[in-house]
Amino acid sequence: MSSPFRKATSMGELEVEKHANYILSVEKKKDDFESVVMEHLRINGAYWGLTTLDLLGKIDEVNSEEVVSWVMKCQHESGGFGGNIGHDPHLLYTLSAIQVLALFDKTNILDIDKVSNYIAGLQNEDGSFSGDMWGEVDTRFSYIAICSLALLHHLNKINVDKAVKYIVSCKNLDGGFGCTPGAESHAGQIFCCVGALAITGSLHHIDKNLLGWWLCERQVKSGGLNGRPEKLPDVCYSWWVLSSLIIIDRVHWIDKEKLVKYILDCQDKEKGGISDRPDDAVDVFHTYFGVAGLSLLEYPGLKAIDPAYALPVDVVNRIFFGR
Ligand code: GRG
Ligand code: ZN
Repeated sequence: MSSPFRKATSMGELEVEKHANYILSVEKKKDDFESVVMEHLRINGAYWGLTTLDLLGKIDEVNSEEVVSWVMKCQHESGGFGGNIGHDPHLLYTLSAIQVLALFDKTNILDIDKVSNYIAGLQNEDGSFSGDMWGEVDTRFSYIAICSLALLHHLNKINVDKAVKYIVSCKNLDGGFGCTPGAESHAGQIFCCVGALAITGSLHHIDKNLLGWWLCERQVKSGGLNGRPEKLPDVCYSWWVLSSLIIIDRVHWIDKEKLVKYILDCQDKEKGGISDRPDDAVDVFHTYFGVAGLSLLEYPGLKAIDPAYALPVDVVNRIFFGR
């Protein structure tokens, strides 16, 4: 690939140490505003923060035993995981729990049948998935179920053909995908549908040129990406859009150098962390998406991330090839 890093010095650099310290400090400050707001989805925040630390080469600074034992305390008797201890189970938190355990090579401590039965039990007759027992249906949950079961080597517990059919029924004339049939294309949903189709070996359902064109049009003048036409750019789309472009092999259709610069411009160069847009307040979510986006762009010194599983490539290789 043509190097987006030719002008690395004029672009400024990724503040690896500061971002790692920022994430470690958020974990310690349990009473501040961000932590209180995030209380109900702490396990999700743990996945964002820990994956970022791993991509930065800093995961060893975390006490893995403490994290793993806390994750296991978030499991509900149904087999699903809640966002925190004692919270109701949901597919989203179940994926985060599996991903965090995968980062520490600890998925073997799970009762895999129990967890995968919980996930499979949320598949509906039309192949779609509900997020939890209350029933909301969304292609996000199709991705989460498929990604989780693949990581547990238990995709056979669901009807994969029907799951794929439902996702394809959410495809729009512009080549993109929405949250339910007929819903507008949005880059976040596109990541979910493209990721799920990639994991199930069903990418032939995608018109790669049409979707690639819609996705690369998300790049705006500043170099950042937006999630839909006429919207503002946001660092998180460096993940949702870029991962989809990589999976369909059209990443060379955007200006990578300008996107790298946009992400680097969103850093808090003093205190660490990355924000959605330059000069906004940083958070763990956008720090993850900035670092993950730079990893997809092969920024020097970062571990590679897998665009479909959203985990470091070495972790995915360990799961599927035992190395
Ligand atoms: C493991 C990476 C990973 C994900 C798990 C939760 C999930 C699966 C996927 C979420 C996909 C999604 C819908 C992302 C979009 C999130 C987002 C920034 C929504 C904002 O939408 P609007 O309309 O913002 O508020 P815009 O940018 O359109 O103005
Ligand atoms: Zn965002």
